[in-house]
Amino acid sequence: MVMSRFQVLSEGDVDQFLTTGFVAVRGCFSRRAAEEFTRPVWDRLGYAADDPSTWAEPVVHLAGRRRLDVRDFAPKAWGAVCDLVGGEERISTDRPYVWNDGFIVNLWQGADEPWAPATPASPGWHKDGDFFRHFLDSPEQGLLTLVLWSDVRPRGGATFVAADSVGPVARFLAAHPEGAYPFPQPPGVDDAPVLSFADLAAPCREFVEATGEAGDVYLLHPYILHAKSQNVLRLPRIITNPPLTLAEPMRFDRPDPGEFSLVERAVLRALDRPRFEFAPAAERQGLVPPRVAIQRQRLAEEERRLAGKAH
Ligand SMILES: O=C(O)CCC(=O)C(=O)O
Ligand SMILES: [Fe+2]
Repeated sequence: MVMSRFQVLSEGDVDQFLTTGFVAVRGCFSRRAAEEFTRPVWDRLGYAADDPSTWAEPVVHLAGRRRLDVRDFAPKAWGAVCDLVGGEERISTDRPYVWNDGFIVNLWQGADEPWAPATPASPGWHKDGDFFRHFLDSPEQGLLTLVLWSDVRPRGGATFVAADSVGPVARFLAAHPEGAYPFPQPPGVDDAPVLSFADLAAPCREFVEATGEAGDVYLLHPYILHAKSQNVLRLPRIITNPPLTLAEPMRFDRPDPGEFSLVERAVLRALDRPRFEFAPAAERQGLVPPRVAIQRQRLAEEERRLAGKAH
């Protein structure tokens, strides 16, 4: 019998990740642990959990304050993450993979409109990583994680996932060694393209709602296009989307093909190549996304509110 190279993922999970770009790892932590970690959320929002009339904004992205060590808190998720990126040693030690309470709370996004299933024209498709210039091998967003801190029901604000989006994104980035920006830059900065998520989503046909129970974790290929969805149920949906930083850029030309991570294999599969030599044709570049200023302001407001409550 061949020993599996993987700690947590089954052969079926591996196939699913290579074909659809994601895998759901169920039951990574208890409902009780989820409740404990999310308990401060209502005070942080300044809303009453039992009074929807106080829920002023449909969706809120809270800043991260408390951190969790994933290996201790959710060992199964940690093992699956290591399986996907090719081992713990491929994860950055400067920027370790941690989870925090930067909750994305979807309370009633689009609830006044009838439910619309995902299509290529749905609003908000994007690839995560608004803080760097994107290359095929970018280490800054090595994996996309969706941690479900509440139950997430169909039509209840689940993240939409374009399960066939690794292909178009891989082909675009392979054709653009100069990289691409995740949002428009001031004129004259550079002539590198801006990622057009609408164009990248246009050929996609396979859409999934990332539903599940508190304690489930979706691990997605970093190229996967995804979007917020409507929460027509108006049941609070709480997730986080921690990034994972790789220790080194991905490699698609490893001398030993057994050394390719599953994330790298998914890219090669999308490019229909057994190996691929890639070198960025411009410097890697960090960017300050517009959301940072918004989140700083929100954190200051939240601190004022929590300080007021303590008196
Ligand atoms: O809220 C969601 O379902 C998705 C959020 C998301 O993708 C993001 O903030 O990058
Ligand atoms: Fe995202």
